[in-house]
Amino acid sequence: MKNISLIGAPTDVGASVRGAGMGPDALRVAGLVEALRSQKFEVQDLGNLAGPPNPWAAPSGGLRHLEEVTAWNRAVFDAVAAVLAAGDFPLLMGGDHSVAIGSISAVARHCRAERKHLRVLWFDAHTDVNTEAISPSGNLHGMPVACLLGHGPQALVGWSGERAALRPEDMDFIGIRSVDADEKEAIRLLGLQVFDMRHIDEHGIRNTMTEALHDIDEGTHLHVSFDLDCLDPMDAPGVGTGVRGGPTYREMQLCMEMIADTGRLGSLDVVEINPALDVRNRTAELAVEFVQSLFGASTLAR
Ligand code: HAR
Ligand code: MN
Ligand code: MN
Ligand code: MN
Repeated sequence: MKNISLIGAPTDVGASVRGAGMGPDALRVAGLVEALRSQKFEVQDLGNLAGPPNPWAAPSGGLRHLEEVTAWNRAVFDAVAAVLAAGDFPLLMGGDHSVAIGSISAVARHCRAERKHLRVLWFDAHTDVNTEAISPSGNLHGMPVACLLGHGPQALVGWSGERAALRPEDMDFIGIRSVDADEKEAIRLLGLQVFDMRHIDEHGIRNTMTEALHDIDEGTHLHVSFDLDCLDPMDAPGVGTGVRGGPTYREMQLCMEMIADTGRLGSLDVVEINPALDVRNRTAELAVEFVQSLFGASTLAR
């Protein structure tokens, strides 16, 4: 059983709304460390990374806060790489979703060195595959997937050692219901597998997850990038860009349990919790429950 290392990335420099920088502490207050220890894991909280404040400036060249997002991701990349090098499990606590650039780039580099096949499951209401050329907002939390696939600002591309950290076929998106006009074309051109809410409505969450997990074997390193706005905002109100019509609490629990059953989870991002918009820390508490399920907690099995 691997030791789990928690890394806090307390920033909202990639977001459209302030507040996600308080996410790591909300997860701590909700008892993330204690919850994982109760499951008999060795857990160390490495504390919060440092980075620049949010200048709350307008976008320039189609990008908002590129310099600050880059600095935060440098710190994230180094911290995640160090945890992986130590043979431990990195659990990144965001922060807005732009921090997945550093996190997944470090994981991709590690997987290449270890000859593991990296697969990413992206839980989100949004596909986050905008670039500076097509983003309607310039906010970098809408662009991490593009950067990881080798498209986007030079400063944020190629960190894994290859132009693309991932191939489109190595990713699946779950829970999608908000895609910008030009993002739709990008998804089509890249050939991304998107399990949107209509797919989940028609096939059910179980069949959807079976499809998403179909090609996982002993050589797979599974990375979950969990944007809490994937959930229905009725369940998880503490997010900056909530979209109605997401998976329910029960459906998300099944997703987490089915991932745990593969035994291949190797790294995790928990992002976009916004305590400023939450109700009594409910969203962080939900996230703790989902993380417990991802690590194998189950109602009946000991
Ligand atoms: N697609 C929109 C944009 O690019 C909003 C997406 C960002 N929201 C997130 N990331 N929370 O998933 O501005
Ligand atoms: Mn996201
Ligand atoms: Mn989102
Ligand atoms: Mn697939």
